[in-house]
Amino acid sequence: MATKQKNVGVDDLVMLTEVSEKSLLDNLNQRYKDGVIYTSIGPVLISLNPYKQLGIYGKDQINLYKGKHEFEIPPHIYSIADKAYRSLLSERENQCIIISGESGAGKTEASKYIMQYIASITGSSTEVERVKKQILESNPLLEAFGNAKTLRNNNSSRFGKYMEIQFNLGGDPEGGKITNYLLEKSRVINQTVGERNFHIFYQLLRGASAEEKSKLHLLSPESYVYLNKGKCYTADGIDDNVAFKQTRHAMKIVGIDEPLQEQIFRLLSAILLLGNLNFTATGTGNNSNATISDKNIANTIGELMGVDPILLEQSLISRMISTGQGARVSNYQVPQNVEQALYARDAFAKALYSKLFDFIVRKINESIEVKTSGKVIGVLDIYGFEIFENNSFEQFCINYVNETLQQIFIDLTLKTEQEEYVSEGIKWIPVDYINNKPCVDLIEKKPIGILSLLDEECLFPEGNDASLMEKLNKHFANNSHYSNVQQVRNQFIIDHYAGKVFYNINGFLDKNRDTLFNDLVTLALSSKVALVNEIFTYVAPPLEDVEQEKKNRDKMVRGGYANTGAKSVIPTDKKRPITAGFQFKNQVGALLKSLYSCSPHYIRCIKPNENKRSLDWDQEKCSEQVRYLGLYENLLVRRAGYCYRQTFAKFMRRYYMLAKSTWPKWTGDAQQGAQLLLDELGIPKQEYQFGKTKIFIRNPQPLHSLEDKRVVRIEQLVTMLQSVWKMYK
Ligand code: AOV
Ligand code: MG
Repeated sequence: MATKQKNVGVDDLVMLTEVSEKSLLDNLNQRYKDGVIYTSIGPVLISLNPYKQLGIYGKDQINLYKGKHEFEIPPHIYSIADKAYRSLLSERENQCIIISGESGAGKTEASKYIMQYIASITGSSTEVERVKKQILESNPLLEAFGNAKTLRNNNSSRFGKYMEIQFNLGGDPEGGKITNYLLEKSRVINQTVGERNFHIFYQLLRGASAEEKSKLHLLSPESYVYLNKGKCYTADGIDDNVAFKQTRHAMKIVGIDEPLQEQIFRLLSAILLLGNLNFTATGTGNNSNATISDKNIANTIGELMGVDPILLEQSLISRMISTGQGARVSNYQVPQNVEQALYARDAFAKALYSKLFDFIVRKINESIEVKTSGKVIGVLDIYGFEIFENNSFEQFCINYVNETLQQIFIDLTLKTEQEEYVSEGIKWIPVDYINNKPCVDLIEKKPIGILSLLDEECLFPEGNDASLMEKLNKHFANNSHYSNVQQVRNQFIIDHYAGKVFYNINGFLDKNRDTLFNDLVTLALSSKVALVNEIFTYVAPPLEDVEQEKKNRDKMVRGGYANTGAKSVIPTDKKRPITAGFQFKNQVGALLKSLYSCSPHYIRCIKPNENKRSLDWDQEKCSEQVRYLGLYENLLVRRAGYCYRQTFAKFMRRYYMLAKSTWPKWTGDAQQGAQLLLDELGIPKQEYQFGKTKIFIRNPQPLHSLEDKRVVRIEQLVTMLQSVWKMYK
């Protein structure tokens, strides 16, 4: 028997008697204290991180929610999952579930519960079971490589993920596809104190057998510079040893066999050792050239990666520069100083790791993706809005995608609300919503947006962070979403929907260029290890828009577009490289396109406190999140006209027992029944309106009274039944 849900506060915020931000928060707080973490605003689900196991995700709960409409049962992640699944079947439309919220708010956990729910309510043929297993196992695998302990979350996703489950006509999963976004690769080489590198490194170092440890030349975590920076080697609640077993198991399930696993582990070991590779300066002053200090390490890396250690050294301490054109090209080896060699080393380690991550995503997709015309449910678990003390290019990208997601949230919630009122023929008063399009434009508009200007600056040989800063300040002097900091020259501020963020421009150009010197690419391609070769040979299939964009860009260059006051002219034969920002923008564009083609469902996750402690409620933090998730406006819109809407049939199914004229059974027209019922109960005409298929109730009070009456009536009926039963006993 399913456990009965507690009934604390209101399940749906539209039922609040008083509509204010405070009453919204009070209601959430009251429920949270009682262990009720889910609340809805119409179709939007709010989820509070309980920081403890609540026992609300078991088989009995799944059965309770299976096939139920959301108004019949209290809000739950399962009701969203069930609704998406039912809509997929009944409307034959793609569905997406967009999960947002800040780091540690519970997005990833939510996405896992959705997957589990869908897996347990669908078929169990051998083939379907295989697909489901692979989809579920992709989680621990991706978490091993893409998650890390941060100050905010011991299992923080350092990449964005859009997972689509493909369904056959019978409604069973037949495949899936994962799209990953912007891995935080800087973590490979550096971590803030108290944070760790990606989980997989610790898993490997702790979980490998003694034999593997020696074969792979593994050391203890403390011995690696790339793992030293955070001074943190363990994470509460995580057993690296056990996790390694799960990772290996998951690899097997998605078709990464043992020989391939070994190649992956060798590469991981090599990446770690790269960090221990030091350089010594030979010669003096600015012209001092770097040489590798410890040849043994280079030899080991060479062995692990299947490359010649001499070539490895050459590629790190010198750079091939080409001059001239056509037949007269000549190549020079230009020696690098220690600083440059260290830079190349780190760039190489980051590239190897992020390419390995992409490879793993591809492997998973190879095993689960099917060519099908079937419909999908997509689940988006992407990094939430980030405001740190120091915000760099990564935060800029992350906040940009959140800004666009907020835009579709506004678009779709408003649009669907409006459309419903129109199609039902109901009058309503529109609500003003914060429109964040100007902010999205500031970032991505062509040709003058921050991303475009950044790309352009990357083309100028003498372009640097300072010159970019100058251009931004000049172009956006009158933009209300942009400001610069008078005292601090290297900062600019964007006024995001979620608040003002100070970005430090240092490193923007470098991170955007994201170049890996050709020497290192050539080195990787010379590898005798198939994996190392493969990850560098792979070319992502172009996104449709990229092709178009490329043409535009070429035009831009040829037309000499350089409306920036800078003197230098971009050489017209220069090929525009695909920058990190450009790639990200295209990915975001493709993501939006697929989200717009789906019926959306929203889960807004809130982190009630910073201490990862259950029952702690930090009012200020919660209020901040409510604000930037746009929950209050969402509530206003939902309440603008009518707090409740339901088809006549469903309305009758719930309340028919309240009126003599519709009890014990109403078989007539549902709208007529509703009218009789409301008249008999004396609910004033101005409190409701009839649409074409639905009844709309304006205020919560009449609805509360219907609900109260229903409770009393059911008790009455139960007592009656019991006495009848006693009589016959
Ligand atoms: P996130 O995905 O939103 O953060 P997670 O889903 O990883 O956050 O949640 C963080 C931690 O909170 C989990 O490891 C659990 O310990 C706990 N938690 C979250 N949701 C629940 C729940 N429903 N029941 C019990 N515990 C929960 V980030 O990826 O950092 O943006 O980057
Ligand atoms: Mg996460």
